[in-house]
Amino acid sequence: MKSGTVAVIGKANAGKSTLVNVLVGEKVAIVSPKPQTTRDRILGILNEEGAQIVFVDTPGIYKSKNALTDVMMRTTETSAKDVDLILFVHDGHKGVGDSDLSLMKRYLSYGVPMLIAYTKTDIMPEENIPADAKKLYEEGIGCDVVPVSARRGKNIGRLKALIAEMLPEGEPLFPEDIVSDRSEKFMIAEIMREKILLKYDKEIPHGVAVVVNTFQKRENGDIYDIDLDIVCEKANHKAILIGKQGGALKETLGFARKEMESFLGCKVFLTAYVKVEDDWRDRPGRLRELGYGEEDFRRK
Ligand SMILES: Nc1nc2c(ncn2[C@@H]2O[C@H](COP(=O)(O)OP(=O)(O)OP(=O)(O)O)[C@@H](O)[C@H]2O)c(=O)[nH]1
Ligand SMILES: [Mg+2]
Repeated sequence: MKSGTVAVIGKANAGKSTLVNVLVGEKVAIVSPKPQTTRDRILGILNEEGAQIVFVDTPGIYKSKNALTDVMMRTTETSAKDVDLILFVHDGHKGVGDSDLSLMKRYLSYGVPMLIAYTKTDIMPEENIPADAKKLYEEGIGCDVVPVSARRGKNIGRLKALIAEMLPEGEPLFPEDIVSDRSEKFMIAEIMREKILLKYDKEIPHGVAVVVNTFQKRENGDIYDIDLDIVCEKANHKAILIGKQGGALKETLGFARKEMESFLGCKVFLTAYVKVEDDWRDRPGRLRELGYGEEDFRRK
């Protein structure tokens, strides 16, 4: 059978996590309209007849501004090097600029087979697709370019088939009954972060980390107690996160709880406390404690 790892690489906000979720058929990574949503390497595992494809979702490429984004960019770089295939995700509706071409050329130079998923075709004129494909070819980018829409599920089957074809023969790397390497507790923290990304603007969500203190099923088995800290960078961010009479936080927690319940298939009792930790994003020791950084994803 075909079996291998596929690093999903591209600019921030290109649509990588959305595509991984659609390819895997389950939500393994959170998604938002804001760049730098993904902070960790997350595996999404697709088991198909005759193939196991291990997608490695990565933080999107973006100008680094602090120790956290430094760690994120290192995660992306190491992920791109130790895989069987690079799936470069390009946001087609933004056109093809010089920075896109130079990124594609850089990843091609790693000597790892590469495919380009040209995504978001649902929100752009169709005639731009062949024009952009020609431009890439003329620039010497000789790998296959597959137009897809993750949102509409368009051409996803063809993309899966092409990926599987390009992987080596081998035994599955992971058990066939798991879709991600991440724990339920990790997903709970990520769901909380996603709802914060969707609710608040500007620097606030980027300066938030979520720490799950309690994640426990009650003895009678019909409810999860979840208690978490929402760590933010400044006192005025805390005030905005909480909102007038706690209204903003209450609404955000409501959305998070609903999704946690559907993820866990069980009722959730959710409590949260907003904490201020000045400049945690610039403190490497704290970043390690919060779990940001490198982890070898390959099975030993
Ligand atoms: N119209 C349309 N929007 C899409 C598509 N794929 C993703 N999006 C949107 O693009 C935005 C970014 O999607 P993500 O999947 O979070 O992008 P990402 O590349 O993982 O972003 P980072 O993790 O920040 O690097 C979200 O608002 C998605 O809903 C698509 O095929 N069509
Ligand atoms: Mg992402």
